[in-house]
Amino acid sequence: MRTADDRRSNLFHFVMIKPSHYDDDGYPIQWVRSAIPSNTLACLNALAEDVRRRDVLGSDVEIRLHTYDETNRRVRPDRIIKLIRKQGGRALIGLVGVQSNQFPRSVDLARPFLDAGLPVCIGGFHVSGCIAMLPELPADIKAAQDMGISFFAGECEEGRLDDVLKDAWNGALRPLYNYMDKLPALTGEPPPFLPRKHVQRTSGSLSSIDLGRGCPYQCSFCTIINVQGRKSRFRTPDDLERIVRENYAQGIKRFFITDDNFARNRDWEILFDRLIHLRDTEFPKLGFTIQVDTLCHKIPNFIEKAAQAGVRRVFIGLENINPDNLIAAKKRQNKITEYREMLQKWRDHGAITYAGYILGFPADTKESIIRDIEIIKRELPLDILEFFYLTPLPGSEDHKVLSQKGIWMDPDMNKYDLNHRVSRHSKMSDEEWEDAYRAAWSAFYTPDHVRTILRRSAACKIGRPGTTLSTILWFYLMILFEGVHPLEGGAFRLKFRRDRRSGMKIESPLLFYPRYAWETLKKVRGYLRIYRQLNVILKETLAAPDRWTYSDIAIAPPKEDEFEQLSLYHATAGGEAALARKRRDDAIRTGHLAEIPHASVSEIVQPVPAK
Ligand code: B12
Ligand code: SF4
Repeated sequence: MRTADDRRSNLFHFVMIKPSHYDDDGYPIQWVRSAIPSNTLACLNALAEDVRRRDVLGSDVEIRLHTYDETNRRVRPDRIIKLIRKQGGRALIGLVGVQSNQFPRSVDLARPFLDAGLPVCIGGFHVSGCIAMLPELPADIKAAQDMGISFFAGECEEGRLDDVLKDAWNGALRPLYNYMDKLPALTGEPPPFLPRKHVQRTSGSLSSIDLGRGCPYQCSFCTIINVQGRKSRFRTPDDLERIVRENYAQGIKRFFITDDNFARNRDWEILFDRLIHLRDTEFPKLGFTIQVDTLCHKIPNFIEKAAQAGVRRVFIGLENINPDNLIAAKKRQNKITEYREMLQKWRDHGAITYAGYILGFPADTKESIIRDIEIIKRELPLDILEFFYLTPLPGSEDHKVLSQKGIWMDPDMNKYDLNHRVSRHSKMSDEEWEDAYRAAWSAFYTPDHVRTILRRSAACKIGRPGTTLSTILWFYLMILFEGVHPLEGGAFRLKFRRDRRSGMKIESPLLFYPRYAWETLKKVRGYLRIYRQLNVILKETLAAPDRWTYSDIAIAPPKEDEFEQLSLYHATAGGEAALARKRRDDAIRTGHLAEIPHASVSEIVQPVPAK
């Protein structure tokens, strides 16, 4: 018979922590409710559950799993250490899905565990991206390695987590697990899953899943293709059904599908077909958010099936409307001449559209940025526009090129959240670029334009003006009052005095608490002011006598002469060239090449960039 001591010594704790990162004052960005559960944490948790089920450490070893998402709960290393000491056994502290901006926080979190003699392993995009693209490890990773932290690069499906946990159990964790040379298949791997306690700490009945990894394109600012590859790897419809069933059983009906480009998931159709079947037969309330590219509407039936499968929100990598900028970023697949048709089609199918827009491409100036935003407002039926600084993220080609050339990049990884400027622009001064970033948010989210967005939504039979307004509020309030990017936002900001970034002074309680209370009060007042203002606009929109007949350039069906009329195609030199290319392509397709005016011939003979 096993004694209590035997049981204690045969215990293994795998602690998985998804870290946050620091705000400008050095406090971790945390909320009472964060937006959405972490998919990486769900993936790791499911893989670890599978290790436990298979008794990988031996049938007499009990594996205990502990999951923490620091964006919605305070992580107290001292308490975790105490718990492990109390329960006994060995442990591995895993810092999971660590992005570059989260690396400094991860190292701070690792310190007390290392001091207590507990091994720590960091995985995620910072480590994988640096190993994929740089000739040697950067200084921050080397310094962390010197502290005794171990690293995992690559993905840990196909039994790779087994090796890490076995080594940790045997007290022989290696300094680096490098699996970058082989991308695992996802078929049959345990699908991501998190216990309900995590979902309760987020915005509601929403969870996240990845159905595929990899993207065929080559955008120079992208890290994904260099870490997860350019070949589509995907889960099966059976895996998808299992995820839906397991989650539905705990009340989760809506999912964010985290694939960077679901339109390029080779199996999109059979996955949508399974969802359509599940919605028609058992789960009518299923709803999804997906990320796609700007050519998704060209895939026969893609948008139609997406709508039937319950896709209600779509993130689109629009990035820019100036083709010169898109070509500079190797985002050649984005054709501005397709934007209107694509967005109108999503609108006709009841989806709320979000577009990412990058500021700081070579052709940008503050004036051109503001001009382009005004064109978007007038001519593109977009619900949400979110801005990002062009950022050389470790793992991207841009980062590699700047490092090779020794060009300045901010050494503080904490700032690599796309909401801070971390490099220099060739035309704009640092101040101008920062000013342009702030001005872009203010230019898009004016009360007048919010009214226009709501009017467009209210005029559509399957539009959802109320939901559109809540989404607009979420995005704008985060920027206006919280100083964080909406994608890192949440409800009710938490700050803990003692959790300040290492190297920054712990503030006196007499200073910290009154300031925190005052900031919170000011924010609540600001939130209410904007909420009331925009809610009046919503009510007026819904009551407007011309609600159903409202139309404007953005939502009007495409006209024959729109390519001559719209600023989208004429404000930039690149726009004219894109139009000329479109005319040439159309002419070739319809066999009317000879009818193209001579004026455009010089543009036509420009080489068409290869995909
Ligand atoms: C989903 C997602 C989000 C969601 C996160 C919530 C959610 N539901 O998961 C949202 C929209 C909130 C988000 C926000 C941001 N994101 Co994001 N996001 C992603 C995305 C698309 C998928 C993440 C994912 O689930 N991947 C799948 C998992 C399984 O892969 P993984 O994280 O690499 O984990 C595997 C391995 O690394 C390894 N592993 C990981 N940890 C560990 C630990 C141990 C111990 C071991 C053994 C192994 C291991 O095993 C895992 C399984 O194979 C990625 C791109 C991508 N394709 O991954 C970007 C990505 C991670 N995000 C990125 C960025 C920059 C951000 C933001 C800072 C910027 C922004 N404003 O958008 C914010 C930060 C917010 C935050 N607090 O996290 C970058 C990070 C790049 C970098 N070098 O840092 C990425 C790569 C996209 C990009 N633009 O290049 N994001
Ligand atoms: S389309 Fe998106 S995921 Fe694909 S390479 Fe470009 S930025 Fe990366």
